[in-house]
Amino acid sequence: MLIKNASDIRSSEITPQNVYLNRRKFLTGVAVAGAAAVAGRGIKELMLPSMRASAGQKIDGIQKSALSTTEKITPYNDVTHYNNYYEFSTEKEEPASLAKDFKTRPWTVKIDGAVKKKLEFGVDDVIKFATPEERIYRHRCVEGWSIVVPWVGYSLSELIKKAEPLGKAKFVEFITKYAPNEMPGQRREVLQWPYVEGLRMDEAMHPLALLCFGMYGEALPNQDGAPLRLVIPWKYGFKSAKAIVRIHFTDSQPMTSWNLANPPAFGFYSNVNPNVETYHSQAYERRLGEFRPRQTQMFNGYDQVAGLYSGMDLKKNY
Ligand SMILES: Nc1nc2c(c(=O)[nH]1)N[C@H]1C(S)=C(S)[C@@H](COP(=O)(O)O)O[C@H]1N2
Ligand SMILES: [Mo]
Repeated sequence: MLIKNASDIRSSEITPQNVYLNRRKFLTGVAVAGAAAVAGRGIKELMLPSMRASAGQKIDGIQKSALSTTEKITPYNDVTHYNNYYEFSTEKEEPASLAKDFKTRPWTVKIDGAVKKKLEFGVDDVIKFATPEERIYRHRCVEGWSIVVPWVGYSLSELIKKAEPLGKAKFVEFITKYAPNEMPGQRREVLQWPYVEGLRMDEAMHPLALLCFGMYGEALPNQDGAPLRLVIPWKYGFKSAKAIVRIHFTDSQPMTSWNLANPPAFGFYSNVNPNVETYHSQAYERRLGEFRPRQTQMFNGYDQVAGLYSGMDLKKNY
């Protein structure tokens, strides 16, 4: 049994998120403005514009979703300071600071390929196409850590329908931002840039597949994929591409950045499967903020997608 020292417990684990966030803003404000300025002033006045942007803008009109889990939500500070985002860094602690000045506006999203209507939208229009929902999903990285996050977005199918995909559209490719001047990780060839991911059409149309632009009631922080990302909760985290700029429909299975980097480790499907070893065992996982490992669940516990794969050998098609 592991017992934490008081000094090991992060403040985010023992403080409600709103209180924690305000205290974080407060502390940053103090550091910048000087403690003497605190007396008699509101916390908001001490915040610089860039801090307000990084804390995320509140999203209005969010509806709760029946697809949410009731499990304990992972602290905001863990979700925003332990990120895989290779465009910025291969070190998980670094995207939080390296992505701070990443420009997420103006931002255009293109939809093309095997569709009746080729479309191009500003991201703020995309965000308004459907009612924003809070979806509390489990999310698991192939490296063995997992999180539970109140994501904000709507089903990807809502956007796909607008383009009216043709019958020959069997797969959909997600192409993300290429901007090596803003994304220092892209100056190194750790992956093929831009980062590309893909789904089969029926996977993309499944109601659980989330087009995501927020979390914890606010706009996505840059390190978590602003302004637009996917969250595919039954698959390993790398299928959930961040910073999407183009959605391209094809008749054949697209190549993906991770598959190109290491085909035996990262298959196209990459459903969470405790019975397949990738580059290490997937039998157990650790939730950020917890110590005891948990047993990994098939489809990350999202059994409602099992029908998409009936007849497929998911040990081969990993
Ligand atoms: N564009 C882009 N998207 C990405 C990645 C990346 O490096 N670049 N990493 C993936 C991986 S490996 C994981 S586990 C998740 C992590 O999402 P999170 O930082 O919000 O937890 O993002 C995925 N999406
Ligand atoms: Mo990952």
